[in-house]
Amino acid sequence: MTFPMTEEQALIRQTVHEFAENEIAPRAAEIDAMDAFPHDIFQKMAALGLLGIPFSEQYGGAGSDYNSLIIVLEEIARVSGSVALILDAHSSLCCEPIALFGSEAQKQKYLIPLARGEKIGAFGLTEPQAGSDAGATRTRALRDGDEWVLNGEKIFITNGTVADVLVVTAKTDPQKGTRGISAFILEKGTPGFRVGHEEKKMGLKGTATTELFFEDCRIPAANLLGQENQGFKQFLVTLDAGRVAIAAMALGLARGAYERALAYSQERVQFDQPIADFQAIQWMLAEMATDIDAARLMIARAADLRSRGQRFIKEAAMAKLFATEVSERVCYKAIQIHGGYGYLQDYAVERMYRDQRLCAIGEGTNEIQHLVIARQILGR
Ligand code: COS
Repeated sequence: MTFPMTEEQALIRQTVHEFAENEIAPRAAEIDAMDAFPHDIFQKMAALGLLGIPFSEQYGGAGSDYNSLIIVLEEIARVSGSVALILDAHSSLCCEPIALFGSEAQKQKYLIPLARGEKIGAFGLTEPQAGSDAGATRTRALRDGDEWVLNGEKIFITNGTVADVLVVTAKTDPQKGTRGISAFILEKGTPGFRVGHEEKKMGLKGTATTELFFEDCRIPAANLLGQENQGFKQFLVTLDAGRVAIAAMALGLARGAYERALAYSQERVQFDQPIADFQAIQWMLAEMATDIDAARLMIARAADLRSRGQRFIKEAAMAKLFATEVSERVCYKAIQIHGGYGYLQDYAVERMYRDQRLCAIGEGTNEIQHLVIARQILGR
């Protein structure tokens, strides 16, 4: 395993840490309050090359490894869960399947502008009847000459209202169950495709979460992504990596909350001494620091296996399950240490607590992660 970080990874961490502190942190509370997609920050991430970290330079990326994307997500989530989720959906869920399964022409046309940040990406999988049971997809794609005709709907799509390019799944052979699903690349503005209203969420505001509707939406046959009827396995492979990314986001949020609680506990005086002098607070800080370290190690292991092309389904699910439970515990304690102030929107821990809640749900609920881990252990 690559511990400690390589020189390049350490440089990326330092650069993104400073970028996040200087450019994102001052906007984080405003993004939360306004619930508006931060186009300015997206542009700045593009200028820094953060939108295509793990993709080769040939395709507009930074040519770094997957571990580096994980480091970037952690550093960004440390100050803004919303911006981290926007990057995750763009990079891990939209660019990644195109990089993995796309034809050379699709990479030229879509991956390059996405990785450069000239276009915004999104991924459309979930439907009203297909959440955890993702194979229950009802959106239908019928072949008609040189086109596919899509009908159906998607929900909970991050970046949905602002995306220029979307990877979406649809049933191409309904008789075949999960072996009859395919993935397609869709462009904003395609006739028959429209986005719904933006959802009002508990946290992760500004991430443009919406429904997608397809009504006789015609897309070129050339926009089938990878092989016909292989879409289910394609998105499970995509989600394995996406789960490590969500784990890194949870870790970043936990770290942000922990650092604030640590500082606050040394400033806040009660009974004539900083509350950090009390054992009750010290134990909480010790548990938070230990949880964060353990989560980081599990995430690094999963990312490392993936970078080296080894099987990591179980390790990704374990990292996601553990890190997202850590973020809940750590953010809970961070608010507890802040006392009444932690319940106020003036303090970032309040936002972080709301933001982290999605991590145990998105990219596969933690109940699904239990199922994935158990199937891997039992070999089923
Ligand atoms: N990578 C590659 N292939 C995989 C895989 C993985 N991680 N997991 C399963 N597969 C394959 C199986 O081997 C099987 O292949 P065959 O058709 O050749 O037999 C196929 O995919 C179907 O697998 P399975 O029978 O396990 O499918 P299930 O319907 O039982 O669903 C779960 C499996 C529950 C794991 C899947 O539906 C899932 O991950 N659900 C959560 C969805 C989710 O994360 N949504 C959030 C989206 S946020 S963007």
